[in-house]
Amino acid sequence: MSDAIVDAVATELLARETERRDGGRLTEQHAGLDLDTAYVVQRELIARKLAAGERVVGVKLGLTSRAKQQRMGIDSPLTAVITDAMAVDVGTPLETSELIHPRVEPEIVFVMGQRLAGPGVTAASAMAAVHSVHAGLEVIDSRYADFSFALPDVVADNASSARFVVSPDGFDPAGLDLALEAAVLRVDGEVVDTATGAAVQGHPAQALALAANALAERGEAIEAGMLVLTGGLTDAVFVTPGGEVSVEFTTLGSVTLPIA
Ligand code: OOG
Ligand code: MG
Repeated sequence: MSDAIVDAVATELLARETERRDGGRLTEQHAGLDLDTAYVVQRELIARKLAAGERVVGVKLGLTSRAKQQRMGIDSPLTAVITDAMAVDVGTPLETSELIHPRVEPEIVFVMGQRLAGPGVTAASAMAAVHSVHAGLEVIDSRYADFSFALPDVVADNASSARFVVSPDGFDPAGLDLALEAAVLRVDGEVVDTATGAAVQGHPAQALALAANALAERGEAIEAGMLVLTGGLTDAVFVTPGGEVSVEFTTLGSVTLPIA
């Protein structure tokens, strides 16, 4: 793995984000950008955000549902990092002018009660470490043109992360059947998609276990208090200023994101 590639790719992706422009796949410019190198780029990119004052608040999974995998043409899940700068409070509009080509997807979000470290984490042990379960919407914004990327490209790009909103209403995981928890996604009040929690790796706890085990391979863990975005249940929708996107769950409640 070359330090020069890590530096060049991290610098280019951060420049695209700051300058609000997309561009071509970086795997086509850097033959050495394989999956391991891409995770090093992701770590470097986050280190630069932290140096600029951001704080890590959790992790996200990407491409955990078939709907997302089919749309993106990539069938393996990935992990990324979320920071405080990405958090949008409930009721605050999404400022699309700050982003390139944002899309919104519904997610089931965990707040961790205990540290979770792989290897060997199962869905059951993962769920035992969860403090509360929340409804969420993630705003993704790829730094690649047309959201077109190979797996190392999107890993390096911190899984297209941009913004997220999480309902403050938390539910005890013990009282829920998250495989059967249903989500209705609406744009401007019209139903555009539906799914249940089973869309995410069979059960969102399975996705959480996957994240803990994958992070362990890179010497990392999910810390108590962190948020975990378990991955879009449905395909993501494009948004237009003046509208709104909402997700309504069976028991987790609703989240509405006004689009500015
Ligand atoms: C990659 C990010 C995927 C999810 O929930 O699957 C993601 C993308 O779709 O651009 O956040
Ligand atoms: Mg997502």
